[in-house]
Amino acid sequence: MKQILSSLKLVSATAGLMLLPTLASASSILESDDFVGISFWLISMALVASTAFFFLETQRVEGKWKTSLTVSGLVTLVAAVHYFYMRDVWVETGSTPLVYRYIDWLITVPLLMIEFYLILRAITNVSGGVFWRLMIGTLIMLSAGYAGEAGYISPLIGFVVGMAGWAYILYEIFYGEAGKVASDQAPESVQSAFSTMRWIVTIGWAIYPLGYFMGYFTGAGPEASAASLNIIYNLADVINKIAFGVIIWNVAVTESDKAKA
Ligand SMILES: *C/C=C(C)/C=C/C=C(C)/C=C/C1=C(C)CCCC1(C)C
Repeated sequence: MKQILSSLKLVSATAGLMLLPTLASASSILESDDFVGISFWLISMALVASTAFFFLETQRVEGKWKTSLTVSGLVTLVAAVHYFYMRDVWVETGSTPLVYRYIDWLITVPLLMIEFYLILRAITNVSGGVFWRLMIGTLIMLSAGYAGEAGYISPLIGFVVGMAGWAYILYEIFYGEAGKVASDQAPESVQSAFSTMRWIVTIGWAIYPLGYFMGYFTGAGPEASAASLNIIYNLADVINKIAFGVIIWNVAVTESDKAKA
């Protein structure tokens, strides 16, 4: 009797263990009508491919452009890994992976800001102050936004302070030292890249505070607008991370070929 009981226990424990992963993976399989989940998958893969591309292309450009391309690859690499996690959170729970987004932003946004500094550095002398001002604006913008969303401060205060940080960044790249160096000293290809990057930071980035605003101040609540918000954020990241990198790749290749000719 004792033996039968213990072997029964063993059988059920084994069956349970075998069932566990089946259950877990059953719930995490992407449904064919989960378009938000599908967008998470598409962007993850696009980010992986872009990373490979940017890293490989560093071999093709002149030395002084290599760092810019490496940083573009780091942005898409860090984002790709976060997208894997965000995708799983979404597919398993249908909820917004807020904390992963902010960790991703905390690493990728400063790297994107460094790109402004790097492409100016590649063509002329530019002070370290540009770098620090862009960094400070970024940190203010993101920490205020996170504190507001996570409930450490009121969402309104988080929003207002976050907007001030973003305004500071925009001021620097349009009218500050960075903007002046670009318009006074940069060759044409760099000027046009700089100007497109600037518009990405203005228009492309506006999507994130807009999402914050819709989530907190229109009465819809962050959960109600979760699906549309995630699709919008995902598409925004294609422009703000991949297209941004491609612009830098383009100017690096153009300037390198010019130097070779
Ligand atoms: C690749 C990810 C990027 C470029 C993320 C950018 C995020 C922002 C520009 C966020 C901005 C915010 C404000 C301007 C105010 C409200 C809070 C934020 C953090 C959503």
